[in-house]
Amino acid sequence: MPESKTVAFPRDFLWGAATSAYQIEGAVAEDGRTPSIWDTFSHTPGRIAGGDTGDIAVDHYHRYRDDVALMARLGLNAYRFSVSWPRVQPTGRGPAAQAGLDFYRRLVDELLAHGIKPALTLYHWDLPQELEDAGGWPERETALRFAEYAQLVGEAFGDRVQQWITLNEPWCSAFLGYGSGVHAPGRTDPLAALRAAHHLNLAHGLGVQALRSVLPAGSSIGVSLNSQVVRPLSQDPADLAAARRIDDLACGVFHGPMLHGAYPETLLEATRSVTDWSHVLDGDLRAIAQPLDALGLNYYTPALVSSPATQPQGPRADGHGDSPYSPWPGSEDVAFHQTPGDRTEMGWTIDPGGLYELIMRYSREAPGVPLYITENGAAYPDKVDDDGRVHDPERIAYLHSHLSAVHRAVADGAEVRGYYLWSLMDNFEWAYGYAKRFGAVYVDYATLARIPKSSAHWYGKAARTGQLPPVDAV
Ligand code: PNW
Repeated sequence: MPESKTVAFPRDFLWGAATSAYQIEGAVAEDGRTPSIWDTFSHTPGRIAGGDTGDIAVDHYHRYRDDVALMARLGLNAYRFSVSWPRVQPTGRGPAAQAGLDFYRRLVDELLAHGIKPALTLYHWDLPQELEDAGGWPERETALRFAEYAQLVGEAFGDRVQQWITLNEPWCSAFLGYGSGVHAPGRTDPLAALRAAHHLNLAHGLGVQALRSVLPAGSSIGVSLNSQVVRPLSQDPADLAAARRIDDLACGVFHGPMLHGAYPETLLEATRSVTDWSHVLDGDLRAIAQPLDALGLNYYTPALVSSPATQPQGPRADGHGDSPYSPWPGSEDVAFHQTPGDRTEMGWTIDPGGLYELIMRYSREAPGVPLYITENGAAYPDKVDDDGRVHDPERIAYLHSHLSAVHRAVADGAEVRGYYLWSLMDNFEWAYGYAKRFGAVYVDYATLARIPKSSAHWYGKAARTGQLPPVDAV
């Protein structure tokens, strides 16, 4: 049975690519931009592999026209990017910086002129350093500042951007930023991490309300969660309990308040040794549980966990690098194991079934809310071949299998309306610096030249035809 016949997507499906400001823009001191926590962090010796920083990144700030033209040539019809908070509101408070807003206006207009639908993420981890100096996400004040920032950006672009995303992967902001410390600001305090999670939730809720007050009817507001797929190593009750605790800390801590207006009871219980949750004030849960027009899911790999009693820690596979500090407050004892199967260069097991499970789960958690895969992709050690091309059959296989999983979920009734490949182009991969390449487009870091990999051509063909080409079609 020819695959290309059966794997056809809905006609209005969004075939996009995703990026984030700090990972691609560079130009960190131009037009009034001030440092974010990622500037500070990347300039702190020992934090980033190779001492890399986002100072230049892939210079998208100056090359955005070419980058948009490239997306259009490939055939993409959607692009997810993030706005750098310190570029448009340098101190994290007060009036907007016009030059910063102008950059995003030019970018959005360029996208629209090429028939590419913009999806704007307000916060992809680059908190203005000034707000971190005032306490950062563990402090309630930061959520109030975020709502103001959301309103400012909403007012500026509500007339031309239809799709809005408040936060990208708040799990990383809270638990890698303040728990394991492998992300900015690099703090390692379990209580601060749980407080940060709540204030990110509050920022989301207040941000949605602020956006609603300024965006035209028909705008779509959502959030992108890296809700993980957590599997127990066995059906032993101790392993099931361990999986429950990690699932609460990965997913429930965000989707509980956002979708159901409450933190899971099991989460409150399992974190009692860290906090009594007295930072959750009256009315917060109501403020957080705003109706959403879309839910973004970012997916890379599942987690496999056990109780330390049934099976001690295997090779660390919990995504927090080699930090001795845990990103799982109150559940530091849970053991993580390597999921069987081939892995990408991140060491992340390739498991498209996990994406299917994730979609089906959120179809149930958020019935009637359209879903978008706002990130999915793979890092491989790509090289330019003698023929001047970059051949990445592994990435094509990864995309094919994951898009097939999306298709299967759609066939089973899930309302998935779009897919954004992570990432449009190679970029600053956070703590890994430029050593990991997630792009469909290769970036030569010596010249900053862009070379579409074979996966970019393959994905472009899928976008143009609305169906998955065979993996050897390029
Ligand atoms: C996501 N983990 O990051 C981000 O949204 C992107 O900016 C990033 O480039 C991409 O995925 C690839 O890493 C993550 O440790 C970083 O579990 C770390 C984890 C998960 C996602």
